[in-house]
Amino acid sequence: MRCGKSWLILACAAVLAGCGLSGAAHGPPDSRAAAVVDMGFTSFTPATVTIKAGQIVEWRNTSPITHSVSFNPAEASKPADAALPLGVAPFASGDIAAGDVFLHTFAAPGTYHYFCTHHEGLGMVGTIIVQ
Ligand SMILES: [Cu+2]
Repeated sequence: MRCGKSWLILACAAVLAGCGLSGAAHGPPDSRAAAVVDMGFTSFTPATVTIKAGQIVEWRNTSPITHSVSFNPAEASKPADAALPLGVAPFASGDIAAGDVFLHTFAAPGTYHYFCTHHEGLGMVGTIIVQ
């Protein structure tokens, strides 16, 4: 009976790891990050973050599905979902697998709107305000 339970616990742990509940996103945030944004099923939390120029934002995919962070208007279905301060070149994370993180340094002040390329249609959008 005891053996059976141990096996069950190990199996559960393996399933959780397989679902992406392990990885950098589930550890402590990067010490360089001034702000942390969690990626849930179809949302960025908090949706709006305010930092100072030169600071780093860390996105953490704590969900079991793939997300992305795109500040590239060319990838957006709705142009308003991606917006950059004048003179800032578009950028994007590419796919962020479950459990992975993405860090970006914001050098230029202004308001940045971004979205997830996989879930833009579900309203997975966010804003970074750089002072
Ligand atoms: Cu997404």
